[in-house]
Amino acid sequence: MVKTVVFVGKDVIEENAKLAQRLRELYDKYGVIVYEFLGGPGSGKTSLIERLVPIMLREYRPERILYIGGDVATTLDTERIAKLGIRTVQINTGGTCHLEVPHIEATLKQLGGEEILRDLDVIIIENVGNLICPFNFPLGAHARIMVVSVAEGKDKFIKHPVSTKVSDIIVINKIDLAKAVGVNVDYMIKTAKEINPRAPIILASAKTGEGVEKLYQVMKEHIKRERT
Ligand SMILES: Nc1nc2c(ncn2[C@@H]2O[C@H](COP(=O)(O)OP(=O)(O)OP(=O)(O)O)[C@@H](O)[C@H]2O)c(=O)[nH]1
Ligand SMILES: [Mg+2]
Repeated sequence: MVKTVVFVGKDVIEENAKLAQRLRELYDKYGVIVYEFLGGPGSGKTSLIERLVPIMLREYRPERILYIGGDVATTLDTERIAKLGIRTVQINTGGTCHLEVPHIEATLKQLGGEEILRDLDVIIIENVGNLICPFNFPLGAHARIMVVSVAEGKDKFIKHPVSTKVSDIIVINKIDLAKAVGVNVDYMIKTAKEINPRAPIILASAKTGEGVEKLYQVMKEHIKRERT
């Protein structure tokens, strides 16, 4: 078997990483916590956020939480999250498979410039549904949360080692479907741990709510560690 490895766009990725560091400094200047959700299409990112926002609302006022929804073409996810009463902004990439730092900068500008960060406690970014590109383009978030559902098959972590490695928290979602799709969850946990021993792994179901409180606890613990 012939195997080739091709590296594409290294300069673009490096440039974005530098810009992401600037964004992180900006978030920190205003004390805003930024969570980013990444994962394949339909893995359950929006559904998990729908579950997490009511938990966050025990702590923060709705106008101090901003959801930024990255999507190729629609406003569907942002409409779902807007129903929860928090601030929302839609970014349509028009075909690109991921968000980049300039998307976030343009959004902040549109909201009135960096001063808007004074009015916020938390930003939740949902990246475009894709298990590859978004992971290569950090947005300065304090926690990058990878969402993989059991319905995508048991091999997602080994097939996407780079994405797995750069994630701070890993969610195995749709745990309620594990039996139905015949997936060995222990195998998923084992492979994720081997590739990324530093990321906590949470088993969750956005449908039943299982694991969501635990996920939020782990997200907060991660932020605490980031800040010390
Ligand atoms: N059974 C089950 N269904 C789920 C779960 N989480 C999400 N779903 C369903 O999976 C579908 C996709 O969920 P979304 O939350 O829209 O997925 P997403 O990752 O935001 O999708 P994109 O934004 O399109 O990438 C929806 O029909 C959800 O109701 C879960 O834990 N269990
Ligand atoms: Mg979504």
